[in-house]
Amino acid sequence: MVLPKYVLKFIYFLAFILLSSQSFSETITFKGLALSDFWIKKVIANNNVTAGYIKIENKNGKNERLVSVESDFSKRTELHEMHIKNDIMIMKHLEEGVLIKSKSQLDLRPGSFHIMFINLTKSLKKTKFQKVKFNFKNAGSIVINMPIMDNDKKTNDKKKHHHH
Ligand SMILES: [Cu+2]
Repeated sequence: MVLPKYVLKFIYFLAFILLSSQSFSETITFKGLALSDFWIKKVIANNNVTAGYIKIENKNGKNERLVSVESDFSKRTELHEMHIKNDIMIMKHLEEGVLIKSKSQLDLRPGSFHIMFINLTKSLKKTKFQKVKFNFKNAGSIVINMPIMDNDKKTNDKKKHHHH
């Protein structure tokens, strides 16, 4: 079967749209854990740090723990919790990781739990994705290709999701 050129072009266009939007709303299922909404914040100006976010749903019958996170583009990768105390923003390094109770969801998002990439060893300006390794106590380790996104784009994206 030979398709006219313009039909082919249209098919390529559709495939592009589907693939490009899929990468940002993808859910990865891994040993009873559902991982979604993962992204790395675009590096601002000449900053040497940036943050990463993810949603982790524990569908298993027992508690899970996100023990640590690793990357090959920062000297240190830490789990942090941010909160406001007496109008001062405090970031706490969670050295024991974060507990994810059975049948519950942990949201790493701006203003709350997050991954901190400290002392970047690679410029992230020209890449769209970076691999990040998540180490869980029971499920073991998984590497996720996380998209690097603008804060604004992410906010728009979230607004869109609320309409559905
Ligand atoms: Cu932090």
